[in-house]
Amino acid sequence: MSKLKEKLFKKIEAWRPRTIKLMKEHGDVKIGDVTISQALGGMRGIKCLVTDISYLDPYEGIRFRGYTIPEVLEMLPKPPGAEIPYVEGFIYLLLTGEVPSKKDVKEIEHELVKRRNIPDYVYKVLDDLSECHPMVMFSAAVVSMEKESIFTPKYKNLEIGKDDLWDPTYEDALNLLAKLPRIGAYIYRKKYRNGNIIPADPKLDWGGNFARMMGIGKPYDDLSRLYFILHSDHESGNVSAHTGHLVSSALSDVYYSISSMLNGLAGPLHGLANEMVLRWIQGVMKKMGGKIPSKEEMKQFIWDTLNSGQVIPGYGHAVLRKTDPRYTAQREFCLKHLPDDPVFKYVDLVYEVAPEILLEQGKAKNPWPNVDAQSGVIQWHYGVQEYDFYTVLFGIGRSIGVLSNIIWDRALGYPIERPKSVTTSMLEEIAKQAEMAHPV
Ligand code: HAX
Repeated sequence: MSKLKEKLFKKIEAWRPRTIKLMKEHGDVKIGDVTISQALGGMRGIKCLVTDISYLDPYEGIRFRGYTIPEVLEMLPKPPGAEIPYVEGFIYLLLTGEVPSKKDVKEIEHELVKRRNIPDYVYKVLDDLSECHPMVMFSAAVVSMEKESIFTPKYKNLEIGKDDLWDPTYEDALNLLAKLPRIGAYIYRKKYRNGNIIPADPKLDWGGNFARMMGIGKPYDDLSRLYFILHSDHESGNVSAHTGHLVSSALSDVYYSISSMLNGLAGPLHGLANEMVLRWIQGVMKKMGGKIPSKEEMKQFIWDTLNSGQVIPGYGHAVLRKTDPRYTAQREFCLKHLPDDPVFKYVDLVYEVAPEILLEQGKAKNPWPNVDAQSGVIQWHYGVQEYDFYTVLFGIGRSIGVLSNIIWDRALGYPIERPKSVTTSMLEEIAKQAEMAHPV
C-alpha cells in the first residue's frame, strides 16, 4: 500500500464513526427548510450535500480543507524556483486534509508518474473526434477508458464489501488523474498544432509537464499549477461537482462519473463561461478595431449585451456575493506577469465598470466577477488563443476535487442520491394552505 493510501485509510477509519453517529443518533435534526422558490429555482441554498474537501462562504470565497487560496499558495511545497505550489501536494491536501512535506509530494508525484500511460485506443478515439469541440473529445476519451476500471469488475464479481468500496475507487481515481494532463495536452496539440505531440518528461512535476506537453515555456508551468489548483473544487453543489457525485452515487465508476461531470462543466453558464468571456471580449475588441475603449464605450458594450437579453459572461454567481478570490489570484498573476497585455486591459476595464451596471440593472444577485472572467486572458497571453480549449483546462483541475470527493463519498458510505419531486399542483395546494394559515 502506498504511503498516501495508508494515510487516507487511517483518516477514513477515524472519520467514519462521526458520520455513523450523526446518522444514527441525530438523523432527525433539521438543518433547514425548503421553500417553493428553492424547489422551482434550482435548489439555491438548500443544505443537503456534505463534503469536507472544500467550503464556499458567500463573502469570503472558497476554503480548501479550511485554508484560503492565499494560505494554500503560501504554505504548500513548491518546485525549485517556482512561485506556485506542486499540484501533487495540493492533491495530498484535498485527500487527507494535511499539509504534505516535500517527501510526501515526491511520493505522490511518483505514484502519478507510474500511472500516466494512456492506452492506444484512447488516442484513436481522440483522433477520430478531432473535428469536435475539445470538451467532447475530453469527455469521450475519459469514458472510453471505462474498461480500465479496477472498481467495476471487483464490484461485479462480489469481491468487495461496502467498507472497501473506496479502495478500488482510489486506484481508479489516481489512474485517471495521472492521465488527464496528457489527454488535455494531446487534444490541444492534435487539434491546434497539427498533431505535433510533445512527450512527457518523467522528471517534471504535473504543472511542469503540462507546460512542456503544451509546448509553452515559463512561466506557463506556474500558471498551469495555479490554474489546476484554483479550479479544483468549489464545494459540492455546482453542476460539475454535483454531477460527479450524483453519477458516482449509483456506483458508476470514476470514468463514467468524470465524463459526466465534464459534460456539465461544458455548459456556458458553468465552465464554458471562460470561453464565452474571451469570445465576448474579442467581439468588443473587433468592434473597437483593437483600440482600448473608453469607460463610456465599455459601459455601452455591456448595456448592449444586457439589452440583447444575454448575460455578461464571467460575472455573477449562485453562491458568492463578492469578487471571487479565484479571480483575484489570477488578476495578481496578470499584474505581475502581463500588466500591459491588451486583452488584460480590456478585462480590467470590464471589472471597473460591469459591477455598477449589473447593480443598476438590478437582476444579478452578485454583480462581481467569478473565476472565468480572468482565466482566458492569461491563456491568450501565453499563446493558447483557441478559446474553445479553455474548459478542458478547467476540467483537468475540477477532476482533482471531484475525484477526491468521490473517494470520500465511497469511504463514508454515502448512498445513492434520490431527492423527491412534487407536482406544480402540489405546490399550489401547499401555497393555498399557507395562505389560509397566515392570510396577508
Ligand atoms: N449578466 C447578466 N445577467 C445576470 C448575470 C450576468 N452575469 N448573472 C445573473 N444574471 C441574471 C440572471 O440571468 C437572472 O435573470 P432572470 O431573472 O431574468 O432569469 C437574474 O440575474 C438572477 O440571477 P442570480 O440569482 O443572480 O444568478 P443565478 O444563481 O441564477 O446564476 C450564474 C448564476 C453564474 C449562472 C449567473 O450569474 C450567470 O449566468 N453568469 C454569467 C455566466 C458565468 O459567468 N458563469 C460562470 C459562473 C462560475 C462558474 O460556475 N464557473 O464555472
